[in-house]
Amino acid sequence: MAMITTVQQHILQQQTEITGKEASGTFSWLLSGITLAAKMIEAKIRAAGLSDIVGAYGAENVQGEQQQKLDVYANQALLHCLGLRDSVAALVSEEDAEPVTFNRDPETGKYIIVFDPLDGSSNIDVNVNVGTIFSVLRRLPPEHGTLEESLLQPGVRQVAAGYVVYGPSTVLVYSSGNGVHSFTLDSSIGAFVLSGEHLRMPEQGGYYSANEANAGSWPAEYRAFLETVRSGGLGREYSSRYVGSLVADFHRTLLKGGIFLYPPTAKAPQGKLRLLYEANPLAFLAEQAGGLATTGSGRILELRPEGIHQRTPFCFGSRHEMDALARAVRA
Ligand code: AHM
Ligand code: MG
Repeated sequence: MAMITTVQQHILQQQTEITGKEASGTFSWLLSGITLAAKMIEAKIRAAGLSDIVGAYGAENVQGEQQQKLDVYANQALLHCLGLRDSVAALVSEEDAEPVTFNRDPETGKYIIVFDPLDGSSNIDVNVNVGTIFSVLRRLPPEHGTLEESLLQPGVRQVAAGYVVYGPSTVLVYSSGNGVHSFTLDSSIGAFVLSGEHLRMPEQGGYYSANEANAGSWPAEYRAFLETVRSGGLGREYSSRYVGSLVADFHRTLLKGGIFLYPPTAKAPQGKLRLLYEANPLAFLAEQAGGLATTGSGRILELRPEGIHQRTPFCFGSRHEMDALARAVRA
């Protein structure tokens, strides 16, 4: 019989490898809250065309955007599945203005999970990939800070991060600081099964990815950089790819290399993407896979968050392209 490794087994193995001790199981139990919610979300997405779940919910979320019914479902699934885990002290979601906190003993409730329940929501109605992004932080010991302060730790402090991409197959990618690993949902057994270990982002890729409709209002140095990419200045020809679902654009960049850019625009002068639950987790994965992630000029993981829904310019990709970007933006 072919042996499989599930995501929970893999997490336990990794913990033993890193610490040399048998894992208590707390962390893998915590992450099983995410995989359970992901399976619920994926089941809903698969049925999207059949049921009445597609379309606007009729309410706006904290960012002033129309919430989709699937957004609401995904958020509730994660809040429910994770809220039941004793080790969770607080949950922060893109969909909720305030963090959801649990009155748990700091000894037991030692983790904070930050998530974007359904990223790429403009793509739901048109049957294009969407995703869930998550980041895990450790609560600061009471003598080092309050629970509120624990939410605003820089991305370098993440203990794990990952995403699920709901595409032709459903794939979970995660890192707990020892490389990036991927798991494919085998729906016949209802488990995420190891499909790639220690993924590495190519040193250079063949795609650039940006919403070029915004280029007219980007800072000039980004426009100049894009021109360099397009005219062969990085030493090869590039093709453009932009899904408009961050998770999908990240997943392609992780596997194929290249660069993704979301610079400041006239409409979003601080950038559009969110630091805590979009940029930080993906930056952690990019670095763990040998790539880079910056605001254009500074390392994403070193930013000190000031608010849970803070936005940031966000660029990530292969080293070759990211180094060229850093030179262009500094110039
Ligand atoms: P969302 O959280 O409302 O789905 O917005 C985030 C999405 C990302 O998935 C994607 O990278 C970006 O917004 C696309 O923005 P734009 O439509 O401005 O290109
Ligand atoms: Mg989102």
